[in-house]
Amino acid sequence: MKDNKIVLDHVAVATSSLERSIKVYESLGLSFGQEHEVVEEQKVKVAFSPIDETAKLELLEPTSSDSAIAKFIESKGEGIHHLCFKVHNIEEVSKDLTDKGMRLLYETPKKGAHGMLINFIHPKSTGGVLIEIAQKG
Ligand code: CMX
Repeated sequence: MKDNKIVLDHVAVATSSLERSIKVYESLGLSFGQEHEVVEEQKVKVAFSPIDETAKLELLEPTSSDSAIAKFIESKGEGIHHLCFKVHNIEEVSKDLTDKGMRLLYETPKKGAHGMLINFIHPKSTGGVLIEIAQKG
């Protein structure tokens, strides 16, 4: 990996109601925009709030009962869903992780929220934490 500097981009929380969760985090002082993006490919509606200069909180509401987020809420309940790290070169990082024996979800990165290119490291490869890697699209 040439440029292996990563930063925490966001912590994601799965919720069955964006509206209700926004109220919870706004009571802590976070601030979500009015626009909530629907990411069709992931079957989710998302809302982001900055936490500091680089990290955000992402709220994820499923838009369909066959969404991975709906499945997560059904089996584990609402709560923390994944950590996302921003990387400089997602193709390079993906190859590096695969070479290290990690199981990535997609063969090639997909489009996520905010036009980012995203992939996920399966929780079975990480000790139970779903990790997203994302590159500015
Ligand atoms: N964190 C930790 N473990 C999780 C998990 C999560 N978020 N989601 C599922 N698991 C666990 C399950 O409990 C299950 O464990 P057991 O076998 O011990 O019961 C195991 O992982 C497999 O679960 P599964 O539902 O059968 O899932 P898959 O193997 O099909 O793996 C997964 C798919 C988890 C990677 C996928 O469902 C997922 O969450 N994809 C990411 C979707 C997402 O976050 N989209 C939003 C992106 C928005 C953006 O752009 O930021």
